[in-house]
Amino acid sequence: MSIEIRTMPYMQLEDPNAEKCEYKIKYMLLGDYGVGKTSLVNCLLQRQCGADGVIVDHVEKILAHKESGVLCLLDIIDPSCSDKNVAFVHKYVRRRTCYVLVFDVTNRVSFERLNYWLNMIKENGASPLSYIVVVGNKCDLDDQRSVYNKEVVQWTRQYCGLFSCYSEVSCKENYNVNKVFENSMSSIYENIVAGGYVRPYDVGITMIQRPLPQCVTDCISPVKRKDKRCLQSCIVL
Ligand SMILES: Nc1nc2c(ncn2[C@@H]2O[C@H](COP(=O)(O)OP(=O)(O)OP(=O)(O)O)[C@@H](O)[C@H]2O)c(=O)[nH]1
Ligand SMILES: [Mg+2]
Repeated sequence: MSIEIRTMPYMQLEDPNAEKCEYKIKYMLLGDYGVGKTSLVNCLLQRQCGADGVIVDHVEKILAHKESGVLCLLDIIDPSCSDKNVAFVHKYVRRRTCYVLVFDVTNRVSFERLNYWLNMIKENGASPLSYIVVVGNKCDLDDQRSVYNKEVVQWTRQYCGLFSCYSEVSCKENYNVNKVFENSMSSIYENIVAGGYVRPYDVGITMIQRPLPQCVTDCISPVKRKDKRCLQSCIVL
């Protein structure tokens, strides 16, 4: 499996587990104004509200792969998608591992507009290997529903490719929100391990490089220390 090693600040999160993360996986939320993207992030982070007036919020969350316990750092972009911000949103679309396309099950237009968001990511550099999660939010408002599961499943299969799924959530009732991120992160992690990404960095995946233990650095000559392949093999050791 070929994985590019990049040294980058990964300690932005004030969580001791950040040091133990093995991969950084880049997420981006997209969907019409008011469908509940920020609510989804707030629910995941268990915070009351995001920063006021932020056009593009950028947060991190650590999740563990259930079977292996491997920790991954999710780097999540949550843009505000009102019409005046759309031009700005384009800039952030490139090279994300997972796109979460959110609509509101009580707002049919927001579902139909998923075509627009899907085209935006395709035209702005989404890899065919990017994972697409379609999320129908506000399912607590079942009596006001105007979009039904069957058609969303069909749309997802038809337009989002094999590496995609659909989930219905309610941020208000904290229903299914964590699962959206846990399940997608697990699928992505399993794909990394299976060698499904030839160049993971192109899809926004970074293997996190940790400082080598002193005993290892002592054994490596300064010349070899600069050799990334050498560092990688040391990490494996
Ligand atoms: N009933 C109900 N309301 C929700 C739910 N999720 C979000 N809302 C409400 O929907 C409104 C918009 O939510 P936001 O999270 O701000 O929407 P957004 O997608 O981030 O909107 P932009 O940032 O402007 O693009 C808020 O009033 C939320 O309280 C939900 O699951 N159920
Ligand atoms: Mg928002």
